[in-house]
Amino acid sequence: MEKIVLVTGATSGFGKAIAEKFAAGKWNCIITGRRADRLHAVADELREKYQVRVLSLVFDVQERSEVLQNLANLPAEWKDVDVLVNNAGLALGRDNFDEGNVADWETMIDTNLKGLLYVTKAIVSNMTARKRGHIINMGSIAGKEVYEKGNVYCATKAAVDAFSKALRIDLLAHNIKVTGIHPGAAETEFALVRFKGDQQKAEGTYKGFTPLYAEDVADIVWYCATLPAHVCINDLIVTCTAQANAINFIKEG
Ligand code: NDP
Ligand code: 8X3
Repeated sequence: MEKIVLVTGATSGFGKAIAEKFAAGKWNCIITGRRADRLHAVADELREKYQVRVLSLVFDVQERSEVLQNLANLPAEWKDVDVLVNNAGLALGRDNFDEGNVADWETMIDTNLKGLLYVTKAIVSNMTARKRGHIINMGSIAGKEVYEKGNVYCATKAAVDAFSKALRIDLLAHNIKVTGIHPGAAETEFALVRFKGDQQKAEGTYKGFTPLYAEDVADIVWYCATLPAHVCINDLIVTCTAQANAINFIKEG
């Protein structure tokens, strides 16, 4: 039977790698993101390389009306989403709280938490009606432990962690799996976004150690999503071997 995965934030990093992993496994993919050119290029590549169906939907998860417009009434051949990967998210800035930028806080909260809630709400009713489905939320090690100058980003990811646990309880009666995945440092566009295009700072984030790569996280998501129906990974923390927790790294140089 054909399967459908919906991956938010598939224009780069984890989301792009996750979509590719599922497409390689012959799943049809709904992919989302704000950067239309990139999103459509990913869709074309997946169709050509893996001969799967791909629906690319350009919208901002912060905008509730856009989320509803795009996801609440999916075409019949796309509405039975088997796995939702709530991946879209970002950090903005790395400042002490008192020096933080309020607009950045709003963007992180609106994207990482509210956007994830809007997307989940739009998709979950079909899952509850079918009594099947799997929701995989991308948290972070930053949601499990806090670090200096992580304040609001850490808070949004702690909220994702709490929400994932709560959602698992509420969806228990509907036979829906909920998994929280919490990676440590991974080299994607994450740091470039966090440091607002400062290439030097972004590269410095991963200097002196081998970080996780997007493909590592995609492999883990795929593993979680393809376990037998009676098995659910509830919560998973993954770091590179050079990282012990949110703050302790072993670095060269
Ligand atoms: P990237 O910056 O490479 O990818 C982020 C993705 O999120 C992009 O596709 C971006 O698409 C999308 N996105 C961001 N804001 C919005 C929005 N408002 N609406 C729709 N899509 C949005 O970073 P990663 O792949 O690393 O990050 C993916 C997730 O993993 C995030 O939730 C991040 O917090 C989390 N994470 C990252 C870690 C890391 O070290 N890299 C570690 C732990 C967790 P577009 O800009 O086109 O909209
Ligand atoms: C991204 C990982 O450690 O930069 O969530 O917060 S970290």
